[in-house]
Amino acid sequence: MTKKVALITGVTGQDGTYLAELLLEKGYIVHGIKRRSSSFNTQRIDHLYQDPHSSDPTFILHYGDLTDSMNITKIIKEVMPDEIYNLGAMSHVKVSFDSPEYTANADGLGVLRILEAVRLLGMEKKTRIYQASTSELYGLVQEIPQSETTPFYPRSPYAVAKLYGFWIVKNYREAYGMFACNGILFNHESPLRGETFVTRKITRAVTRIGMGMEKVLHLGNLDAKRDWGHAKDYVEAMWRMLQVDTPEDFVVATGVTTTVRDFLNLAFEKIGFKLDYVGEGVNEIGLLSHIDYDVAFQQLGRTKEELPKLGEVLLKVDPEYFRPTEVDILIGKPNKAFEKLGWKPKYDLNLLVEDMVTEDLKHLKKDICLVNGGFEVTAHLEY
Ligand code: NDP
Ligand code: GDR
Repeated sequence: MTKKVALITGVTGQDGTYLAELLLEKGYIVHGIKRRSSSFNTQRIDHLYQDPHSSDPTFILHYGDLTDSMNITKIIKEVMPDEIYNLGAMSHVKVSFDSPEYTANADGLGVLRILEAVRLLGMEKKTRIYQASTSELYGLVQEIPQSETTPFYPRSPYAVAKLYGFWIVKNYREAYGMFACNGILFNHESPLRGETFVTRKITRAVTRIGMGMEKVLHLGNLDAKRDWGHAKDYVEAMWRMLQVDTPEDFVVATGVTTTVRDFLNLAFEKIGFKLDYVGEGVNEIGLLSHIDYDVAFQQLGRTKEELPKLGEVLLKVDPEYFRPTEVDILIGKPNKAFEKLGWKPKYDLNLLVEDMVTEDLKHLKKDICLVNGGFEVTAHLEY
């Protein structure tokens, strides 16, 4: 039987990595688009690397960029994919306020470039397309929980660009009968999450504070609520969306929402720490109020004397991390995905946080070995 061929844009990112793993496991030939960078940017997928000189490689990388139509068209023509997963994007909401035009180009027009390439190459009956749409489309709250029928009200250049991507997918589906669909995915995290998103920033900081390598974590809006799932579960939903008979748009979420503050509390709990919060707004601080020394020793291998002292300030609010317009609450209603895709998440928030803290502790212990061996390790906490 001939193997299915998939093309993943954004293969070097969090979701691209998990999706490539999943498709390779399923027997696909996987092509990925990576951007040219002055230094290596393939750390997440290095374990999947195959020598391009070997016979019949099943994982193949191409240089490319969603802002370059000729490049995108050329790759699609070469690869002739059965499935395209468009995961490439400038994906940081706060950064999109700094680079709005670039974001519109990559995240909005980039989607059009893929659809047009498939259409102009006459592949609209062969190639199925998944578009990485987002719960950020809901923005300013119109309805809770948010489903496929909830009106959109984007609140950032990122979300506005993704809104274009959403509608152009729907339009090409209706206009040309293409198999193209939007996964409206709510926040999903993992040990591979980029270090500047709040969950990973928290799990890295908590483990570093626990190990005595950092003193204070600075965060922005602690009251924002997000519906956090695990990326491993969510890439399975992406794949399922392209296996059904009819292309449709789906919400993918857990249906549970949590504040940034509670995510932080859960992460500290994993190393035995508890915080008390005093003050309000930008003056709010988090004080270390309790330590379960058994848990702390088990997780960190540090004794009471080596740990931070009760009453120390471990969290401060920095308005630098506030957004000009914030999305206050996201909570998804994934019933359609449950029913039509047979999809269900395996991870809840507790398992997600546990996975992230455990993996960050592993990285950190490796760094500590290097430091103890006389090597310098530079790992910034805040960018
Ligand atoms: P990441 O930021 O981890 O990965 C983004 C990927 O896109 C990286 O491979 C990046 O390359 C690549 N990329 C960035 N700009 C371009 C460009 N101009 N041309 C080609 N590739 C580019 O994101 P995630 O894996 O978390 O998310 C995947 C997709 O899903 C994104 O589109 C995101 O907007 C969307 N999404 C994510 C959600 C989440 O919670 N994670 C929720 C909903 C939607 P490089 O490694 O070189 O930077
Ligand atoms: P988000 O994720 O904007 O939801 O976009 P992020 O983790 O950046 O922010 C979540 C919430 O946490 C608040 N916050 C902070 N955020 C960051 N990054 N850094 C901080 O220090 C901080 N302090 C508080 C934010 O204000 C926000 O309310 C992610 C991305 O993956 C998008 O690509 C995707 O589309 C959406 O999720 C769904």
